[in-house]
Amino acid sequence: MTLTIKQSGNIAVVTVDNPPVNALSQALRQGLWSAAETLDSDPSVEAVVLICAGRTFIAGADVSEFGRPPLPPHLPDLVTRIEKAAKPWVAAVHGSALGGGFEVALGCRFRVATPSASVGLPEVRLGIVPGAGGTVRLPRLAGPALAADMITSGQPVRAVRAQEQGLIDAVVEDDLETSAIDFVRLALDRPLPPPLCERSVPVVDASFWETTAKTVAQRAKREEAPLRALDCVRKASEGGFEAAMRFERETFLDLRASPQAEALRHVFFAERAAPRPPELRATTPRQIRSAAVIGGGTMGAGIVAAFCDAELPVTLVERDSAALERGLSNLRSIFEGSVKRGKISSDVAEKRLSGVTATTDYGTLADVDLVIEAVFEDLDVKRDVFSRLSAVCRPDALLATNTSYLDPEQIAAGIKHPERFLGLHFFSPANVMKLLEIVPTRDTAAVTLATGFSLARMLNKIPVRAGICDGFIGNRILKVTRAQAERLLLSGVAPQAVDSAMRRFGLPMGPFEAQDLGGLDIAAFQRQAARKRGETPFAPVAERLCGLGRFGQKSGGGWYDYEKGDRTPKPSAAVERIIAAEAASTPQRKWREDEIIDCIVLPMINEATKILDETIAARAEDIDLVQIHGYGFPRFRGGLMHYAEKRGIGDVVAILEGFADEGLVEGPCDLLRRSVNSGRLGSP
Ligand code: 3H9
Repeated sequence: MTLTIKQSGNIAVVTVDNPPVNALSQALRQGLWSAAETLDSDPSVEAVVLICAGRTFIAGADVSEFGRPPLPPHLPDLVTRIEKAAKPWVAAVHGSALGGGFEVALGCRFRVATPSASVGLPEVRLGIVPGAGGTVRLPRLAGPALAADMITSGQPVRAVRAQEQGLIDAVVEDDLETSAIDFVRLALDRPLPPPLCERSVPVVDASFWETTAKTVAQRAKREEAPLRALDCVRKASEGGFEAAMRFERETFLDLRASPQAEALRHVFFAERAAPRPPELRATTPRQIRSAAVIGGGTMGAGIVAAFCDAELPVTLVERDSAALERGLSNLRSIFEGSVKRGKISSDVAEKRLSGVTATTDYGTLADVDLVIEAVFEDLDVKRDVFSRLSAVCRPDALLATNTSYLDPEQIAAGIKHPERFLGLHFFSPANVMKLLEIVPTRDTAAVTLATGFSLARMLNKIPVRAGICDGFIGNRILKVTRAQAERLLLSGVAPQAVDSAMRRFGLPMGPFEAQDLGGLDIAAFQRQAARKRGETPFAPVAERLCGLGRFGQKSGGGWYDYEKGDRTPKPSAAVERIIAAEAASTPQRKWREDEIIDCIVLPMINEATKILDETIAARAEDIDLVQIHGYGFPRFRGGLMHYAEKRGIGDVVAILEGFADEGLVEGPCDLLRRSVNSGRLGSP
């Protein structure tokens, strides 16, 4: 960390350089404190510009210090020190002023920013509330409604909008440092505005807080921090500055030590580590400037849309003009959906669509950097695609399959230059879901793999390396989830009881509701393929439902009944009869909700541990990311493996053994048993 002070006439410029993101480590806090002391006592200085080197302004408190006791100077004291400095400070923001970084900027008398900068208080995403006066000063600057919205959602605001909302004083196009100096020189000619600690908050009536609390609770699901943040904003709006500061600090310290904050920090660091696995750090990826997707079905069109969103030129290839028209229509529906949901304007949608080339001619792919195959899940069909691709593409063009359960090595057999082949497993809808499983074959070169990871970053995805097995990481665990859900049905639990238990655990929907939404036919097709391989998949009730054409919402019924035009699941008498018939020889028992959850989640942990043991996943954190970003596992639980460790591996093993004695689950695997003493599945 370096902190330099230089002078431009009567203005001092304090430059912070604490890579990678200028986080407020103890050393930086100390440095800023000393700078405030020095500059206060320097009569030649009339104002101070605070600016940062590198990619961003201060991106927040140093999250890696959160597990340790806080050391002085504490951030709230530092912000107050800057606010009370004898000379006005101006924050010159580029990149992001987030969390403690924005709080420091709020302690400054003025804020100027580049057009691409953003400001925000994302602390709730880490399970905490802002802890250095953010909940107290922001309502004084922006009013309680905007402050409540920003703080409870954690969403940053871009500079131009932030200026309109009064969060920053000026957006500057020219050199930031010079512009900030010019800005503050002019400001010195006028009476200074009072610091935020001396301002009051516009009064809102009680009904605002009640309505907002309902909205926040709904959005937060079971996360604690957003509602506690709202309490802080209310306290800041209704009480005095000092009392609100004390309330915020107590809430911050309380939440910082909470299991949810620990879990969310774990996810924060896992997500940041994911794009740069240690084994690939020395490998330079290839540049991807153009891509093609073969197949315009739901998945293929979604992948094309993901490229459009990343503003990468992409070609959609289909086998004939009718299929191409269907693919383009799928693509148009995706963008229409984004416009309808207010995600993008229709102009942006048009612009993104215009970046797509549509063709039936493989010859046009001679110069693309990457081709992703997303055709029907049939080995012969896929192999035919790759033999055509390997004939026309450059020898260094990356070739990828999006298969979800075929063996990529069999798909790649016989292609030219197999070192440039890999699996890129997207999740549906591919333009929305963050997870990308990256599956190398034994021939995949390191540079190909590294390019897969860098592509994920370009597409704003979370990449996880997966080894080859049936279902890779995610779908292999999903198979266990579904089988366990059916076992519960046979032992006396209704589908709606399973779904509601899993929702209460924190999943967005239960396993049966999810199957009805996605369609039961895909899994049926996979079971058929598994049987051909000599396996005996367990899905007795699902098989019977498929036999009756009950494929889920799209066919008017699946695990539940649906009325026309209504997606609300209704318990189905037909399904109850099938379950009763299938359960005839299974012992029935009474189930508590926590047992229902355990009977699904603990076998998932067991399977995930086998996946780790077989090195299908390289790290426990990778499995956490797969679960969170591909399957809706609650983020506040830190993912499946983090949950297992916090729950206690001994506890997991003992409960699994109990269920195994009843014939409800497989017994705990070796690695799980071996991990009881250390209590750890992840890296120490
Ligand atoms: C807070 O401020 C609490 C206060 O209210 C109260 C305190 C009393 N700390 O994301 P990237 C590391 S809570 C430590 O890939 P980008 C990250 O791990 C905080 N480390 O970069 C990675 O390390 P490595 C509120 C951090 O350019 C490297 O920086 N603030 C922190 O794609 C690069 O990260 C936030 O929540 C941190 N705060 O995106 C902001 N932040 O290279 C969190 C990052 O070893 N940060 N690292 O793998 C971000 O959103 C993004 O990092 C940012 C840059 C947008 C800034």
